[in-house]
Amino acid sequence: MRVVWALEEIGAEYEYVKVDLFKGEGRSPAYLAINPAGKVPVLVDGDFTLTESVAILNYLGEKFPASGLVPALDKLQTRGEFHRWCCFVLSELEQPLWNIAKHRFVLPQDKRVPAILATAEWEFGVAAQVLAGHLQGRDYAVGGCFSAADILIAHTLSWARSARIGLPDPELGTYTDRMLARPALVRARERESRA
Ligand SMILES: N[C@@H](CCC(=O)N[C@@H](CS)C(=O)NCC(=O)O)C(=O)O
Repeated sequence: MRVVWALEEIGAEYEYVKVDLFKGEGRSPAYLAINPAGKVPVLVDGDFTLTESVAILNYLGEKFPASGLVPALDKLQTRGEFHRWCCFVLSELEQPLWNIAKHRFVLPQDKRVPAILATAEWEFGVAAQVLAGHLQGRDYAVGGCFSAADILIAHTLSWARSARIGLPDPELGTYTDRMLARPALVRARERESRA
């Protein structure tokens, strides 16, 4: 959804190919040849293949600079901030959510440690509180305008909600709702529902 949302923000032409993980399509030899990790998303742009959602969003933002999804090359400090929040999502905000998902249902039963859940939820709350402090008085995460960092943050906060993990500050909910109302995301969801 992060990638389809970005493509819709850009207005790029793209082909959406569904990989049904529940049917094991991520583990087929043909798919493993594209992404040896067997995961989605993957971007195929001509003869170039790229995995990792954050790398894909950065690539798309730089390929389509007019989209503003990645701050311009000459805005060094804004780019620094942009990378800061991309890294924050990957390392601080989404890791506790992955842990919760893994220990709730992803890992084999005998590898799950239920005692970790409360700690992971607490870790998420700590990271989300830092984010809430940053967003106070700001409409967007970086540089006063919408960017791929907002896609990553809003997507991750909406993931927390759907996992029934509370957001520690109501302003985070307001920000998330504002981002999720963007017409590009509405189109992305509609595109995914047709797949
Ligand atoms: N760090 C990767 C994570 C990708 C990932 O874990 N995707 C999940 C779906 S949300 C997946 O494909 N899981 C299948 C598997 O682990 O076999 C990214 O952001 O692109």
